[in-house]
Amino acid sequence: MALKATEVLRANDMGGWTKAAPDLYPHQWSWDSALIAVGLARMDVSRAATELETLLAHQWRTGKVPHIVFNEDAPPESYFPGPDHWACAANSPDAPLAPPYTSCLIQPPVHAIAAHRIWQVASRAGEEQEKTARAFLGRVYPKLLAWHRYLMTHRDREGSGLITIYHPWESGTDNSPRWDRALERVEVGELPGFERRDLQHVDDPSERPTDFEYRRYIWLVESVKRAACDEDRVYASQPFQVKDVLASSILVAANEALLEIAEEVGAPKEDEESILSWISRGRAGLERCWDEELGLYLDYDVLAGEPLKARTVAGLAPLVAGQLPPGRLELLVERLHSPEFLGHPDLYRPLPPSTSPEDPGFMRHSYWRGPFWPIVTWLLWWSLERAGEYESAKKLRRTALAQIYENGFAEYFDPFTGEPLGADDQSWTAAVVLDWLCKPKSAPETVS
Ligand code: 9WN
Repeated sequence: MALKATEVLRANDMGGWTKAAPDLYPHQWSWDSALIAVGLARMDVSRAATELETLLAHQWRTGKVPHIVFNEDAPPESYFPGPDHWACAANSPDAPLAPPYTSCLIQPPVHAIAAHRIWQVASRAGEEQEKTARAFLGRVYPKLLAWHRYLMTHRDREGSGLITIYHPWESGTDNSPRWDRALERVEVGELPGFERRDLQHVDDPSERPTDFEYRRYIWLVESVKRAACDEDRVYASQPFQVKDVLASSILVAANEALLEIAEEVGAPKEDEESILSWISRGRAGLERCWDEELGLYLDYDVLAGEPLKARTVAGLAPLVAGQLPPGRLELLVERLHSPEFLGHPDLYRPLPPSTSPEDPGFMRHSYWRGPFWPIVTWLLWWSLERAGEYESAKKLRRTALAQIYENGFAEYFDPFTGEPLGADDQSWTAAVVLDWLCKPKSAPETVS
């Protein structure tokens, strides 16, 4: 299985970066790349470091890490919206020199977590690797700090500790029912005609977002473009502005990773103070998103001024942030195992469905509306380990490996049948498999 995972990553390797999937995603995606680097660290520390550094080379002046860096060699008909559609982003004085072009959106900030994990793997792999990783940490630290500062300022003007996203793509969980109500409120204006390219790469259109959703996605891109990708103008005009609990939870954990990196590279005390304040602000913000009735954390629609009620795996995301209020960890672990998630009687295997089958928005084939995603499981597994919930973590890891062993390195899977869906040979699926197959540092188990 490790050999196959390695083959997938090698086949998608484009030289200093990895495409997210062979056909459907021919470019470099932000959070994919970070998680791919986690897997690559098990093959080659220096290549893992390059993966992240290639992405960070396209960081904007504001500190923003773009959600896509476009592959100049990908045929124009391979992905929409591609580099031409985003070319205007390069006119922004904040954008890096182009080509390659980048999008102007973001994705969840898993990068510092990945950098820290590369460091952990390398520091157990001998002096040479450790040296390589230490130099890498020194180079990426200022970039990661600027990225987190961007998120804590431009994406949290209210000082709430929670990140605002301007597009469902920024959440990484694009068509999740989390966004339904906020998307319904978006009025789509005059749009130039466009042709979706994604549907040609999947077996059935029901695996991808609907046209209703896509028109809104493209309108939201249009609206960022009309604001010239300028932070102040986007903030003043974007019709979709949501505090995202998953991204905000990831940021808390990423800030903890950044703090350790700061110590490792001997960063100034003021940096550490800033990072510590971001961590506590983040945790306080997340607590305000707790919904007693649903027993989950909820995203918040800033424009409508109301929480977005949906039962999705993101409702458990503060597990990723860690250090929950007394009793909450136990409660969330119980919720994870409840019939709304892992304990649902119709599940093929006890793996977290992206949306609870009990939620009215659940659809077993449709992308983030139900299918099981290996990378989300990896994040939960990683968080359970950090929280000392070794038994639950071990079960998740073994079940996910069994699923992928049986059905391949798909992008996502039908939670009721285990059928592979979306792209085949998805890079981050292979990456998390590799990471899982290598004995994790803190876990008391061995790989069988
Ligand atoms: C839009 C690449 C990306 C992932 C996202 C996933 C999907 C893109 C799309 O693919 O999003 O960014 O075209 O659907 O939702 O999480 O990073 O794998």
